[in-house]
Amino acid sequence: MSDNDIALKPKTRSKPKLDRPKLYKVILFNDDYTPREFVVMILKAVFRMSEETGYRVMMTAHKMGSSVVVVCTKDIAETKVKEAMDYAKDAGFPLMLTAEPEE
Ligand code: TYC
Repeated sequence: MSDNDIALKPKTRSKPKLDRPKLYKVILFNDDYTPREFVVMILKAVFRMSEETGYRVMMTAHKMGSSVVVVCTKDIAETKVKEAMDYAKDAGFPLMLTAEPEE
């Protein structure tokens, strides 16, 4: 080895891989009292859905018992659940949504 030779270490990854943020599902639950139009209005106002998508998601919850509304970060999911349920509570309806971590 001459003086100019530098022993190079094999390149190893020094940047730790960043974990992707855990995702949360917002779930909409059916009930017997909240009017269909009110549920669609909430989906449009809080989740920025079109009339058609809102109607489809509302009807899925109505028929199946629940429906996934959106998948997003914990922060956004919890904020939107609170916003939607506050609207419903103010209007006197028992509409229920939850934020659940994805497996
Ligand atoms: N089942 C309600 C009715 O018949 C409508 C409804 C749909 C309520 C979806 C909640 O998540 C829901 N008035």
